[in-house]
Amino acid sequence: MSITKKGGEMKMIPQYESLMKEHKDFLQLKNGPVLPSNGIYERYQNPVVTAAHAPLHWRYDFNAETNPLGLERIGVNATFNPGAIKFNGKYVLAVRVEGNDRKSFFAMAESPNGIDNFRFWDKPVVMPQLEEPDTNVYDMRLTKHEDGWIYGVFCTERKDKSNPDTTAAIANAGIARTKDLVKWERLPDLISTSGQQRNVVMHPEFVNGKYALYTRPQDGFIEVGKGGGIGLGYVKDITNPVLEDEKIINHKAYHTIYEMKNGLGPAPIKTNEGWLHLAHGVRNTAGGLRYTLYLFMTDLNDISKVIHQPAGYFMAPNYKETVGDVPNVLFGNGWITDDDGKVYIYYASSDTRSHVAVSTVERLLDYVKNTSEDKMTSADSVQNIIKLVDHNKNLD
Ligand code: M1P
Repeated sequence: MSITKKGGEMKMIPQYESLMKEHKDFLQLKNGPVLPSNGIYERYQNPVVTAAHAPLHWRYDFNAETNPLGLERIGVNATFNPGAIKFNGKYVLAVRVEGNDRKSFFAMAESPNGIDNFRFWDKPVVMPQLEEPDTNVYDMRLTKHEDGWIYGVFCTERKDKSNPDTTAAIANAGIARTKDLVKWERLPDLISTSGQQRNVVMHPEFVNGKYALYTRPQDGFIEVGKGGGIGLGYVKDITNPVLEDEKIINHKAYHTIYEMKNGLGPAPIKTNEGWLHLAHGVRNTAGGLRYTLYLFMTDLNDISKVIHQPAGYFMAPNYKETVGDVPNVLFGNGWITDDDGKVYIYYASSDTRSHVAVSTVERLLDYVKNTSEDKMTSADSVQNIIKLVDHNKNLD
């Protein structure tokens, strides 16, 4: 097959037509809920974005002259930890795409309904670089701020030059803003007193005229050390983002799902009763770290005050989700609320692929308010069940 390009006729690689057809069919696959659900949310049968969703023109040189054997030239390894936003009526994910070279970058994928038919935009995001380039970028949180900008706050990772160990790295929060999700203005990285920062998220409203940022101070690249949980701090001028008054608002705790570390997911959802937060909690096991998702709620007028926090996890990896590049991980840094109260929770499994679960603000509020808090002992957990059994008996 040949097609006419600007410079004349171009002979396509022999596989071109079958590759294009298979990819088109794959992208059009319908998705359906997994039923019955627990009533709190519905998972969906298929992941919404996988490495196979990456456009073929990112991966193949279609020109038979320069690629006579039709080999894939650039491999995509994984598509995970997406930020999310409703934009021009479409459900748009800022996907962390990781190449076979282990470098990740952001690329926007959009769907008309939020549950299937996700397609990447023509090209990945070109993120402007600072004086010291990012070695790797990942896990963008998108916040539509009341100042009129859409902010993308993400992790920027660079080599720790003070440490000769080849694995020694420093993580910090990169900050960029946009109006169209295509052209990004890069601002300086977050300036904080912590050696490392990850999981930094911008709050959508000003607080006393300042930008509010949720943080996760940590001592090492993997270990949070004395960094005790999810923090909150304030920035006067986002073009000179010096973090002030950073305090931990959601602590890690012994014998919980966030015993080892935790981190905020997306920007919180504002409800009449408080701010709903999605976060991940990490505990260590003989099989390695286990990441699950949990919810909590903060006071509408004092965003540093946690007013509800159900015990345990909201979502944990199911059997299929436990498998991937980094097993036993659920990570969620994007959700979209529709005007009718539907909430699309985007999460990734095992650092490999992205999924959706669907709930409503009403169901999430019921869950955070009416699920028992962690009383920290087995005996208390038993009492919770006894109470429910007795309550149900009284109905007879
Ligand atoms: O591999 C699991 C996750 O590990 C990190 O998250 P955290 O800083 O909370 O431990 C991040 O690298 C994240 O991207 C990854 O999914």
